[in-house]
Amino acid sequence: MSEPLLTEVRDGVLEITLNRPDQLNAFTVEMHKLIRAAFERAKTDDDIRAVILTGAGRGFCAGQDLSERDPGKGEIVDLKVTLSTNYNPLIRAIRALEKPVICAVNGVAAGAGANLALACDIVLAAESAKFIQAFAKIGLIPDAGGTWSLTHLIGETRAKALAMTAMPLSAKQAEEWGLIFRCVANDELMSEARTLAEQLAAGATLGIGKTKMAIQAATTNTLDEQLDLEAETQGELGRSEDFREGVNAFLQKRPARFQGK
Ligand code: LHQ
Repeated sequence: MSEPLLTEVRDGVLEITLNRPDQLNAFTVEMHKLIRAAFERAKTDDDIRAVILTGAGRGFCAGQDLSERDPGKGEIVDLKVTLSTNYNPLIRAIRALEKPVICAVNGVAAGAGANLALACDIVLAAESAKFIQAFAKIGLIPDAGGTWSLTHLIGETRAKALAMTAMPLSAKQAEEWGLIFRCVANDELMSEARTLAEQLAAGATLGIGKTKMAIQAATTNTLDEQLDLEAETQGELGRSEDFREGVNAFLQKRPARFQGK
């Protein structure tokens, strides 16, 4: 049986591929273990400066593998434990990683699969992809951060309609609503994602990571708190090698060579 999760490092970019194409990459416990380890590696390995998350085959991810959490089997299915042990740590790891995470949504993203994509920093989707808050069809609420991400990204009106109806949202519409960054031609998705990731990985990644943290903090901070955070962070970055290199390169009219330090 092939590995349910593939990883590859190229030019400073860790590419993670969900790899159960016949089940539209629905999540199993095994996949959770592997993806947690991959994000832990992204955190600790200085040579990794950006991450791409995508799926193999025609789907991105159909959420939880429902055959693994089937209440009809007579077992007790404690979804609180499933979320606390698997999904929540994954979403927290992505948000806490001080490196950019690009999601290349290659096909349908349903249930926790959709919300996994929305937890990433820059979401590109193939034009054939769609986002489905499938939870309503099985009597659940959006999880994996979905109630939070949807509300913050597209507002209560659209969040409620998508979540209550489980209607599929096309990649184009998702882009128009600001749910994702860009909808791209199917055959250009991976090249666009890789070009973007390589560009970020070669950039001033210390500052890019801090940018991620500051923008995320803005969701709950007041302007006053945010101004303080900006001053604090900028003070730190002002002492970085990347800042010195960036300014030198500008003044010497040459490309900068950033090290993420
Ligand atoms: C699947 C799945 C799947 C297993 C497709 N599981 N096999 C967290 C905590 C704990 C428990 C509960 O959940 C959660 C979070 C969640 O994610 S809840 C939401 C779970 N996901 C869903 O409800 C989505 C279920 N899937 C679908 O509605 C459809 O498959 C979509 C709309 C995604 C795609 O439809 P189609 O393009 O028509 O493909 P398909 O339905 O024919 O699926 C292809 C194969 O994938 C099929 O297997 P088969 O052997 O018949 O070819 C499906 O059974 C399998 N598959 N999703 N979640």
